[in-house]
Amino acid sequence: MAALEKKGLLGRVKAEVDPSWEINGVTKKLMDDGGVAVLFEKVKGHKVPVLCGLVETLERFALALEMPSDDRKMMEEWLRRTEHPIPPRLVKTGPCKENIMVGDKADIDAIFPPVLWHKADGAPFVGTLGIQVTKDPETGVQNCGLYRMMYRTKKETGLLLCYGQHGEQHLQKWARMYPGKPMPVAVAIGTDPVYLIAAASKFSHPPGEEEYAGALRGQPLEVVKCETCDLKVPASAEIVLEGEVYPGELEPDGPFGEYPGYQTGQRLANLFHLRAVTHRDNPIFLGKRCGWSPEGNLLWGKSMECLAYTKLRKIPGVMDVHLVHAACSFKLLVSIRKSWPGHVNQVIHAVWGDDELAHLLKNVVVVDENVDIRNNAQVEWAVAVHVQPDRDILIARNCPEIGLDPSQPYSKQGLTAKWGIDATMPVEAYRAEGTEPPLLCDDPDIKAKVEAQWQKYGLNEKTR
Ligand SMILES: Cc1cc2nc3c(=O)[nH]c(=O)nc-3n(C[C@H](O)[C@H](O)[C@H](O)COP(=O)(O)O)c2cc1C
Ligand SMILES: [Mn+2]
Repeated sequence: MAALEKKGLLGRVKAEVDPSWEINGVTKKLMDDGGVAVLFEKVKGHKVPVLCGLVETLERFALALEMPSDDRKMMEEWLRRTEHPIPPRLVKTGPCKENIMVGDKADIDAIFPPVLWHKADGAPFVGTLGIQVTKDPETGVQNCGLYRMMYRTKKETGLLLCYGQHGEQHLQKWARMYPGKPMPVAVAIGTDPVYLIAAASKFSHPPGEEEYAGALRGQPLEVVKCETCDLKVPASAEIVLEGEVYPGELEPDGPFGEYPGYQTGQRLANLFHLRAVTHRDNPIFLGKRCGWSPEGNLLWGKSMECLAYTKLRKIPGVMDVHLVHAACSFKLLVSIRKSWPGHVNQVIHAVWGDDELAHLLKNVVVVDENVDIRNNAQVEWAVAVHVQPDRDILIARNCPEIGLDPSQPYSKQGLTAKWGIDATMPVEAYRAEGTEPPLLCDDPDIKAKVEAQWQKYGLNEKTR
């Protein structure tokens, strides 16, 4: 907050706001207009303030990570830092232990102003930016993810673990190893944003997200042990919820306004049973309006982009990868130096077949290396002039998806078709008939010559 404030990127709302609609409205307006992060200091009927929009633009995301906000440079810096995970440091205590309420004393109502993030939500959601910590029952490696939590009672929330997510994989393993027993889950709310970003990110394990958070920050993260289980949470968290989840105990969850921009239907989700709350003195609650926004869901989108790049660049010729965040991360752009027959299809199938990419990424557009995939106009051009739909569009049926794609009716969500477009110049087709593809009429050599003697033309310097 201090870093945001210094740059004029934090607004403070001192007027009292109604959590049933005003936080929704103000944050929607700010997100649509590229506005600031905002602290609601006085929430009606509650003493805990609510912070929103912490890292929801590329600028604020970069600020939190102390990285350049240039999209490609950020990806390179992300990959450089995460190559060297830094283990967390276990400390005895920390600010999150200033108040400890175990058993009967633990009460969600005391720390959560009931914010209805979208008008048609089934209930206020406690967990929109709650970091869920679980432990792999086989390997002992901790995982952190961000899984939504719907308020049910002061002792119970929903917990939506979608297929393929590491928390969900832990619960499946736990059910096999400890039938009938509940699995401990801890939820950290309001931490160094690097921990939030790491939790929302898809990383390969081991190590755990704490190590990657440490790598992104360049120093170890301080963690403390929970009161009721042996999970470790960031010492500086504003609020920590400790609880348990029984495998197979499912209840209807939602509707909730999700990142594709629609209210979801109701679906089954696990239940989180609260066992303890610890928090700072005067804690600040952290949350997020989740529906679609022009800058998309950077929190997990940025890491998916970096992960896709890490994986795809193992295929020779892959030059650049960009995820279109405004397209809800449903669309991945790849530029390649096309080097052999079938190269483009290989890249598209590598995305669809990858364990960590398959559930969250959908469509893929591949262009030649001369196209800047961060320039929408250039991508539009490539698709317009290189594609024969019957030759260049691939469709894969019955692919996995996390169950939030509104292009399928409710009963089919979780399974989706995906398209891939080969928008590279069809060099092979020309060569097959003994010709070469047409030349680009950009004439960069002539443009460079003119630029070198620009003075001669007496035109404004700015028109260069
Ligand atoms: C605001 C927000 C809400 C999310 N909600 C959920 C959710 O309810 N369920 C889910 O499975 N993933 C959700 N995700 C995505 C996961 O957090 C993300 O895929 C992350 O990589 C999961 O951690 P894991 O890779 O360790 O499983 C959400 C992400 C964000 C940024
Ligand atoms: Mn993980």
